[in-house]
Amino acid sequence: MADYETLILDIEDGLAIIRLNRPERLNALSNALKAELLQAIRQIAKPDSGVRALLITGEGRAFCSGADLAEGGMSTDRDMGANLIATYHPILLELAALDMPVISAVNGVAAGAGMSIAISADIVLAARSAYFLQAFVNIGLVPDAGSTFILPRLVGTARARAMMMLGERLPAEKALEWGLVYDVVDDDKLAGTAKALAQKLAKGPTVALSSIRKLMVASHDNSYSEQLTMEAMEQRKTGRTSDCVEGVMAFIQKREANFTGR
Ligand code: LHQ
Repeated sequence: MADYETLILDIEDGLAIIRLNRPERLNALSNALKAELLQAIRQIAKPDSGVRALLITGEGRAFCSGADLAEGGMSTDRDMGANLIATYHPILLELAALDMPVISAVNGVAAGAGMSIAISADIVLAARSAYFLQAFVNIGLVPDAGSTFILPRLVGTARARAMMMLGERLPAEKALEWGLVYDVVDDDKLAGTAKALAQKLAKGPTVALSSIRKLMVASHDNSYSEQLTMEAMEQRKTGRTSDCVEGVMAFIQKREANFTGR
């Protein structure tokens, strides 16, 4: 298994846990962390990795404070668009393409691109003391790393625009009220709750879970009839899995299903 310096990757019983690990910088996305995050996602994505769910969280008091602002200076001739395309987009696109559910456990602040990563997960759990911050405008930038795509779809355009333009903290409880997160739990319960949820998903019918991911993304842009067709196509696939046979058998035999991910 690869050695990482800026994150911790644990793989156990089909569950991969990535802990962003630059706590002294609130897990800011340095070039090294971005490179390792991509490497970890690629390791997890390998068909022989055995991974069936991914949980992402942060070490220390933050989830992730976004781009590392201390690295490489901030001169005006820097092409931040090129930086996004070269280093952020592969992470976001390969994360989105994973054939497994992704959960984020937001243990503290999720700011800038860190918020983008947090809310790109299928299920977002937040600690009660955590908060979300569209920090970009505070440093004269536009939201990036997918924030302008994901945020309005989760909370609606009125709230998304205000968050993006005001650059104010959104506390976890309010994020829950707005539909940005699935649930908020006490700080000392976050790690355990998120792991239990992720373990449940890692033992789930992986093909169906992966199809749910694809269907949910596609529903943003598809027409109703296109979406119905896509549901039928994905159902053709899931209907042929052994997990579907097992699920139905388990129901009939009144026992727990033992899904294998195939
Ligand atoms: C940090 C950071 C950080 C470095 C805290 N970098 N050190 C992509 C591509 C290309 C270009 C640009 O944009 C992007 C996407 C983006 O993500 S842009 C948005 C970048 N992020 C931000 O603007 C957030 C900056 N951070 C903050 O506003 C605050 O630190 C927050 C609100 C996150 C937390 O505040 P506090 O709890 O008061 O902590 P702090 O500010 O004291 O931070 C603790 C330390 O971490 C501190 O270092 P120090 O040596 O003083 O202890 C900070 O300098 C460092 N740190 N965020 N992003």
